[in-house]
Amino acid sequence: MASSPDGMPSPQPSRANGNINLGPSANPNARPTDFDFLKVIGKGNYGKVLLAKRKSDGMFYAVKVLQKKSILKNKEQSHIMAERNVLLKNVRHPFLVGLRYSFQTPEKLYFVLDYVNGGELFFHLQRERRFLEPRARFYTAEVASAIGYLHSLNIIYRDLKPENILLDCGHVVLTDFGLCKEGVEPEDTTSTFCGTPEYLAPEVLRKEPYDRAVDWWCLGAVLYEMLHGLPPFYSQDVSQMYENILHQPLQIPGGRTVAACDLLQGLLHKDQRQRLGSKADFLEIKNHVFFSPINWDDLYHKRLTPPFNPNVAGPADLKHFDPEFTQEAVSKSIGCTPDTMASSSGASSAFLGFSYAPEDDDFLDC
Ligand code: ISQ
Repeated sequence: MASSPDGMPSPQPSRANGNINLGPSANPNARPTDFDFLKVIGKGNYGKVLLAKRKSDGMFYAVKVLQKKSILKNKEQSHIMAERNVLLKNVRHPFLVGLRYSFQTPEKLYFVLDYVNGGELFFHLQRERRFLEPRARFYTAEVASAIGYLHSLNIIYRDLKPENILLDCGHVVLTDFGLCKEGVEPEDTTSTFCGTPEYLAPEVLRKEPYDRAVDWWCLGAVLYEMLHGLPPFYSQDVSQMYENILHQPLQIPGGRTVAACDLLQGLLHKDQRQRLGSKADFLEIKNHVFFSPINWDDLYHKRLTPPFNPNVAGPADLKHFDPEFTQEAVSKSIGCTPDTMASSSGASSAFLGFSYAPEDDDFLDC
């Protein structure tokens, strides 16, 4: 296995036979027929996520399947490659979904991810309307811990939104690194975006360059929605919502502690330079009084008991997934006999160097 001096796997694509040959790949011959694809469990910006059972050992995975054609058509190839590169950075954190390996056919890309079956955090929020502060604090702290970690690798998550926040046995798992911006140094700003309107930061709406403070805005939006049941600045009229995000002062309904209000004001500051987290990043969030009950070391090591247990019956229990996704038939082409592994022509050559496999099985535990 090839690796860089810091021990990270380094992709060594070779064009022999036009196929991908990745040094660090422990599973270079993976193919769609390795799996039974059971259910659609999510739809992302670029494709679907399916619950899949690996035939060899009966293990369940969430396999994200992306059409190369549509990615190329949408000029989003760089985002997908960013996804891979982010994962090649050896991104491992207890609250980030783990990538087991990835592979491709001439038509499609496949990411084999840990299957997380406690449901979307906001699925549970919808049922309960809002969370009390201790529960909101727990989830916000876990999300903040993951974001702080990504920032320490110079990665901006950028696409924090309700559907990307899942629960396992009660802990948060963030998914979808497709929109992460990698290699962003603290002073850097970057100005491309596509995301969910409710959580857009003012600088993003204005199409101004943004930096990692954008993630702290999104964290504020998540906390606000958990405490109040709706996103901040919400309006059914999207253009009114944009207007509110840009110009309306933050309105915080009563009944919350001073600490919660202060944190929301800090995270949802319209001026990114004055936003909480804009200077010392995660440290500023960690040290905010709202989080004083949190022992961050215990939180990281999952020593804090989650405030809610999704009570899943087993790894194939889909009770927490939206039926809109789980009732959709799985397209036959997803599991059909794959064409030979990618050739170096057409769409395939644009994805040379894609296959990837990490080293061990950390973070599977609850
Ligand atoms: C893992 N488990 C369930 C759903 C998922 C959606 C997207 C990415 C990973 C996932």
